[in-house]
Amino acid sequence: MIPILPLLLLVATPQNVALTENFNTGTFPPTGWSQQKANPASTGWKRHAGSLRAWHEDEPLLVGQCNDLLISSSFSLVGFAEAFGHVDVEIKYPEFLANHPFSQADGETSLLYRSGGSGWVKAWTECRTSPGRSSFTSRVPNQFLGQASVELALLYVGKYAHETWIDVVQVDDARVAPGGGGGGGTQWPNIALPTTFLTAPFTEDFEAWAGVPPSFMALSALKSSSLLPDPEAWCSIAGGTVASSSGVRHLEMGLMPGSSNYHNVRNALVIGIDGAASPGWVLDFDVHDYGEEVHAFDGVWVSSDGQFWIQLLTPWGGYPTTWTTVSGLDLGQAGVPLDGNFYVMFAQEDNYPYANFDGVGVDDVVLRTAAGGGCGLAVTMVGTCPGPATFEIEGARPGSRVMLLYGAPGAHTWNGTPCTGLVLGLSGPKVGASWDPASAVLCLPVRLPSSACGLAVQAVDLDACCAGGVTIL
Ligand SMILES: [Ca+2]
Ligand SMILES: [Ca+2]
Ligand SMILES: [Ca+2]
Ligand SMILES: [Ca+2]
Repeated sequence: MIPILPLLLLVATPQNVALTENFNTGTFPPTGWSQQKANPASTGWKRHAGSLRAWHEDEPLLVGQCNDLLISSSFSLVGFAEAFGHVDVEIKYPEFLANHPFSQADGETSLLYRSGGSGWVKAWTECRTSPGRSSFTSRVPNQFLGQASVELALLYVGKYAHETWIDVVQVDDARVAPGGGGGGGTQWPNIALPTTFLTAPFTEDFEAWAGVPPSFMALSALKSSSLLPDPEAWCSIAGGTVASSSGVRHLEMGLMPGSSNYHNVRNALVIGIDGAASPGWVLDFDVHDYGEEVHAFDGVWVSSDGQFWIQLLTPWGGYPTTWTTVSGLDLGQAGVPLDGNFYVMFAQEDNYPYANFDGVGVDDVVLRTAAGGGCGLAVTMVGTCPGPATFEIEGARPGSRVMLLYGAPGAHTWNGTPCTGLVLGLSGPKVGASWDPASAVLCLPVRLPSSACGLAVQAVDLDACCAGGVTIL
């Protein structure tokens, strides 16, 4: 029997709401809210009568430059260990956003926070390149946690630019938006969780267990179409199929060796980790990719609760078909607290047998302390390679210098100033861009040539000398 019921019960976690607004009734801006317009000719934010949302039009060219803040009532984040802002956003004419790869104007829609009436910090920016409506969840920057007088603002910038509609603005401690949407993590059903937590730091070479996972590990081997256990899914730490990176055993994930019943299977190893010894952790491991195709489930994921998973390493297809070391994957970029119990998942999905045109091997997993407590920098590519795309870089500390590097997947030790000794998750690093961010999120439009596909990108904080996670193009 599959333990679905206990999983469902776990989802009903208590939720503390600091602010919520749906713009349905009463005055506009709502009571306690205000509007700040740089240009008095701008109509600014108003209620869209047809859909009961906040709305900013693409105002006529004659109006000139708009720079309009819709500012919330003050709310308290005292007692919040984590907080998330959820906003339902619709965008029209995204090609008029300044960060669009083929931008025709200077438009921007962003979500900002401030405390005590000064110093706006950007936490989310509209990066979409096609029109649409969805709910976005972004983390409230840590400096606002515990503050009694916080405000958020929706910023519209543009001169005859895009149109934006906003609804259901909520700040709470839940990772998913009201109604279920949101980018605060992905739920993967029926993934087994370990029952204990291994104290970090640790090294795991899979040799000691004779193929039987210890209580801090859990293996899942599922049929992708049903998400039920599949005897032909192969998720094993017993060894003996092909050579390991060390010793005779490693984590093997694929279809069962020898099977010709080709169908997609979903395999996972979840390790329970007790990270109390440090606020930040970095993961190294050896990986052998046998020819994987890209699946959304593929990669390395982190979760604080075993329900909502944050992806740190994207699909396996970019890796060489030999044992390769992935070094310096900063778990801090997941944005979840790491100084307690949490989970790391190695996940694989594909349709051919392990070590036969598909499959992923993992060996020599090392969890070590992150210098400076982890970087928290994450790079997400929106779009495809080759082609126009946008890099979303999240988790930058306002005021710090950030550099975006690219190179072949691998490892490199920084050997000059200012970050001598910093281990990067790519080799032969080249500088793609650098800037002094005024906000925690950046959108960087890029045109990716086919020669860039398969390369790794990584953001580095030059003041903290720490690196974020590696993203494969
Ligand atoms: Ca509404
Ligand atoms: Ca081994
Ligand atoms: Ca795959
Ligand atoms: Ca395949």
